[in-house]
Amino acid sequence: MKFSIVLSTHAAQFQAVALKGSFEENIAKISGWGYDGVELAIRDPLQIDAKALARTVSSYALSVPAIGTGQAWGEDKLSFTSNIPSVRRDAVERIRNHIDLAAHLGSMIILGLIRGKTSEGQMQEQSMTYLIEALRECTSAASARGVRFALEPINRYETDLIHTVGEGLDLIEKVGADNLGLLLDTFHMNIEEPNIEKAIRQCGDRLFHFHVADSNRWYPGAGHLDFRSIMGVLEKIGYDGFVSGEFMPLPSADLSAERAIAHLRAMLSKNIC
Ligand code: LER
Ligand code: MN
Repeated sequence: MKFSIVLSTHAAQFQAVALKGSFEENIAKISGWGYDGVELAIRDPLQIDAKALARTVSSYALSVPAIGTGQAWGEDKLSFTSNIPSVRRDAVERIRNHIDLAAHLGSMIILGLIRGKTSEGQMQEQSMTYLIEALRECTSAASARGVRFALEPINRYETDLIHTVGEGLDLIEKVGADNLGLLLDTFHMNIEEPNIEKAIRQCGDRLFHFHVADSNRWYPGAGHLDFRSIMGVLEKIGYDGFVSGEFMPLPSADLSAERAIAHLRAMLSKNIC
């Protein structure tokens, strides 16, 4: 199993990004704690020096399994489903701008809150139509570059669109693109899925990426989720992607990052005493 952790390239408001601050210092720490990769939360890829970034991460022997794009919603209010056409266009454009960087780093692109929420006065069906259109545009623009997208089911308190694996898989079928899969997050699954292990099995080979936080969105081991069972299912279905830490920086960013990987490693089947 390969482990990564979310790191923002710039300071951002989203609280469940464990590490913020000086980029290279954080990269050095992540590598030192034994992570295999770093998931980068990037607001605007056009502001990033791709070559310098690739040099930094590879000099610490880290890969970049995925690029998070939620800051486009959190900071810039871009949304695939807005009732304002220019906002929808800018959201798709922002994601299309990630494709070169993702191809350069060998990363997939995460589609989380960039889908937005249904605007007041708009039917949810209309939001879904806009969402399908946006996903078709992004996936077709990226397929020739070999870049994949991971759509994240997110809990009901953050969006009204796509909460569960079942809804995510239905949407993927409607979009009809091979380079679209799901990112499952234990925090959201704990709220929305009747059974986390069954949801992971249901996702099967459409599972492209995996986020971990405990029930309280602290690091794994700080709440009541059964990570031995969750890691066991990932191993059983032959998941060969990354398990990526996305949790609150509590009691501190460094302690949460260190404790997360220690707990997850201890939960692997080969480490059962
Ligand atoms: C992002 O990966 C996520 O899990 C969301 O909760 C963002 O709000
Ligand atoms: Mn997540």
